[in-house]
Amino acid sequence: MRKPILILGACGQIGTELTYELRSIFGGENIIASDIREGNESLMQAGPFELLDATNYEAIEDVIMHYEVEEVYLMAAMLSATAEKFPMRAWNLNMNSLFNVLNLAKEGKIEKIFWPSSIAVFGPNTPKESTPQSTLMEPSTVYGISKQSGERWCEYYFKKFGVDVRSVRYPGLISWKTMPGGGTTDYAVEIYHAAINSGFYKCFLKEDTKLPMMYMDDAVKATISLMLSPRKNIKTHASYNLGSMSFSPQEIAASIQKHIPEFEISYSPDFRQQIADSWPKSIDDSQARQDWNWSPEFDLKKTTATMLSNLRRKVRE
Ligand code: AKB
Repeated sequence: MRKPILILGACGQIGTELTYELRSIFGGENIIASDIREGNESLMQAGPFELLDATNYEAIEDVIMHYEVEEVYLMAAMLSATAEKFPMRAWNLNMNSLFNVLNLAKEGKIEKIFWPSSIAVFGPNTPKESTPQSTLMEPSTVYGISKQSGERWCEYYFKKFGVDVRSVRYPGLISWKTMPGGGTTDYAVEIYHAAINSGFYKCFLKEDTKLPMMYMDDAVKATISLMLSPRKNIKTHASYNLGSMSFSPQEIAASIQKHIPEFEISYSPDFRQQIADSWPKSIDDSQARQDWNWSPEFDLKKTTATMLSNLRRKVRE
């Protein structure tokens, strides 16, 4: 029988969908969802749920011992836009939660960790197109600095203590089930809701700001397949580049207009423009494709069709 998995930050954008998918694969009772706040009812009722602060080592240790947890997915984090407003809070949450799980693994209390990194590890001096796995990074945001430091610590714990920690650099994630919170790529979810609800969207990025993006099903598939890959296949325990599609606000608007011709967009860039300008436009993910057969299924056309049909159905319900 498989030992339980603990998800820290299970009520967030990725955590929610990851919890649903892991429960459908391994059974509800084997997936312990946890978060600092309560989530939606279906998530809290379909399996064990614990109120848990990811920065509290003892509280996490208690849950791990109680359920005999073997793997932890650490999804709690403060994202790029919010982190610029609360730098110290972001650093404390993003780093202390990571040290907690790395140290629990070092002490032999858990066997495997998933920790998400981000395209935010790259900075203004990084090559923008087809950004390689290993390249000049120099992140210029609070969030990016915490993610790059986290990557270095993951590799250190793997090399020094043999900790099996695995990671991907998520691009902007798009989903109709959950809303993102506090990121720079959030516009790519908000725009679909606006298209359905009001037919108009005021975008906080400039029209030609191209960024790497991914539909949530692909992100969840990547995460689980990385975790299920044999350890010998994992060539980096820092973090894998993960690519799928890249587009700008005007391109996503055009793809929405194919379904809703009267949809309108205007542009009013704010402080998030500078963050977006420091990130890559597209990602070279050949190492992930080679090491654990990564391959995305959703392009912009399929994402738009899926988002609009599901959001329309949700409005009707
Ligand atoms: C953000 O915009 O901060 C995140 C990310 C790219 O990691 N979605």
